[in-house]
Amino acid sequence: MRHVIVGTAGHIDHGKSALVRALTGTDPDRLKEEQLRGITIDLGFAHLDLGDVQVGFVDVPGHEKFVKNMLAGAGGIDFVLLVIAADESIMPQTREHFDICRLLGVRTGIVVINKTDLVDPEMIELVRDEIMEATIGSFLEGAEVIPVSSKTGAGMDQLKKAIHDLALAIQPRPSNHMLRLPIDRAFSIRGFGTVLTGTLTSGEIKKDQEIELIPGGLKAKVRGLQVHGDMTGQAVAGQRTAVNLQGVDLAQVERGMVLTVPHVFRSTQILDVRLLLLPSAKPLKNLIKVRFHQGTIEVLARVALIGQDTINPGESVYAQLRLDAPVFCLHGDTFIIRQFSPTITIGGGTILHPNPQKHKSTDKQTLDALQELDSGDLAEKITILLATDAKRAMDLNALNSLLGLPGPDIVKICSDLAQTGKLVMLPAPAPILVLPHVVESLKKETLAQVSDFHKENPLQKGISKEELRKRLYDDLPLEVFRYCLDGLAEKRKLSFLEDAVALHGREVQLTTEGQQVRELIEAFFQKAGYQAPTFSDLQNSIEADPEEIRRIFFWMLKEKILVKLSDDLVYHRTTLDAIKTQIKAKFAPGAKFGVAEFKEVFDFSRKHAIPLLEHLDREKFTRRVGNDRILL
Ligand SMILES: Nc1nc2c(ncn2[C@@H]2O[C@H](COP(=O)(O)OP(=O)(O)OP(=O)(O)O)[C@@H](O)[C@H]2O)c(=O)[nH]1
Ligand SMILES: [Mg+2]
Repeated sequence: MRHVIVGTAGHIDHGKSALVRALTGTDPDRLKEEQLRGITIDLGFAHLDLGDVQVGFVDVPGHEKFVKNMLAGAGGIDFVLLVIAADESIMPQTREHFDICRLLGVRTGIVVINKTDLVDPEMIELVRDEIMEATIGSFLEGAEVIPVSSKTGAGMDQLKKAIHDLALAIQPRPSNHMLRLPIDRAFSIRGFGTVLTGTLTSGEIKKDQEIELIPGGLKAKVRGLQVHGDMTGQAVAGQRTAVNLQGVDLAQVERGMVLTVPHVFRSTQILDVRLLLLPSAKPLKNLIKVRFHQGTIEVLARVALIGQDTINPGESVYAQLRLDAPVFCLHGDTFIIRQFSPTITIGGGTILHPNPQKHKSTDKQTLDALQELDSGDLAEKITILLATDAKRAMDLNALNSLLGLPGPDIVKICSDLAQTGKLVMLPAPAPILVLPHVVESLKKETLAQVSDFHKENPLQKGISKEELRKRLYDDLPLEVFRYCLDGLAEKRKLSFLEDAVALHGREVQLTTEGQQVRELIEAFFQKAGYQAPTFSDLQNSIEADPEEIRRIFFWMLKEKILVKLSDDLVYHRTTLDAIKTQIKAKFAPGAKFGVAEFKEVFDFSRKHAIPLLEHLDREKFTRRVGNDRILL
């Protein structure tokens, strides 16, 4: 079974709604006001069962005031029925709707000459000629042109057959893509709650599944689904779908929101695009306010040009759109822009980057990146999306939140890129993606940073890992930091000394002067032996800059050349070693001795003896049992 969505298009009163009614038996003008005034104001819907093809019709208003509503419908169609009244032929909104379909990338359609009952056959041929001329070079060049009368029913069978054949000829929408349902109507049914309707433009939706509405991020559960008025457990791409949501108020939802899977996508207010200004439009100046239409949403936006200050009619450029309100778009989506006032369609194009950085108007480099996003293959596009990301690394989900590809597809393409060395893919719940040249420059910066640290801090072993991470990797995932560090250690460029990172093979460097002070301090402590001197003793007995003494004293503590047992009890390491040797000489392993005995052996005061014994306990040289020590 094939599902297609067919949209009408054409000038007011040319019989679009009458045609839909003649085809389906359903009057798409459902509003009272529409029936009273005999015009379509908002989108209307109907469906037709053609055996192996189910057609959902989206009927749009032709009135120039309601093009905005037409746009909300045209976004989701598979093909168009361009309806032209035989007695009027091509009129302004025929052209505007046709332009819109072209700009939105509608791929195919059928031209319907309606109201043939009102004219003679020569007139039909004249209209046909005009159509031929108007469609040259467009997606409708060579399309079937079918004369009908919605009033008498003439030509309806031929039209149905053409719709059927075209529906089967077009590429079906892939159903494995991410769910997207741009909302075109929201209403509430007593006892049922809030219902949203729209054309399921991609993916599928199931009863009871969790969904998210963007913008806004509202999450809810699907309580019920209808397709063409029938309850169903599942709807697929290409179906007009009504979704009943649990626990959602009507006030929380509106046309323009997109119903999608939860926790994947984000809204955006800035878009990089390829924009075509219609030949019929006036030149468009940089930063002029326009109306942006995508899916079913309309938002005010400014067009920021890059490297030029005007777009000329008929010109196609890369530009940035800055929106007044958030929208949900993906790479490859098409959009329309309309003049702020009076509201006429002036252009449209394709979204290249749905969440870019802000560009300066002089930033010509951006143009190259946009060119690749426009015409490169998927691998090149992924490279550009990563290269232009502010953080220089993205996880797979973040990347796919710009592309919206089926999960397995994005995993496969990234794995392939990683295998050929075009991408570094680091294992994580959502694998982290970094470009190889980013890794290389991070490694270079890391070495420079560590080397600078050594220069500034010659007495320290190295920079602490956390400090290094903060300096260079603060905005990057931890996995990237680890990967770069491990890579450098493996290549023997860096060493890890406990929590510090040092250049490989580097010893702590002292200046000649520093070295002299160090020797003086060492000699002083060695001479003092068991009688640990205080820090002020040290300062009074060495001739050197007191600040330098301090610095080197603390460095020696850090390097464990000197060992501090309490605030005024510092020993040289060799003194402590000597104490151990002497104890071992005096007592056998497992022997017990008290504080008094210990004092006697070394002629220590209690002030020295207790901290020393505690130190030996900490070193697991002795163990305290009551008031005694056991030699271990
Ligand atoms: N004689 C004749 N009248 C038609 C035919 N199709 C539509 N009409 C009449 O034309 C008028 C407009 O028809 P609609 O179907 O409302 O036109 P529309 O294109 O939907 O108009 P909008 O939605 O407002 O743009 C109505 O009075 C219809 O009865 C036709 O084939 N022959
Ligand atoms: Mg109508």
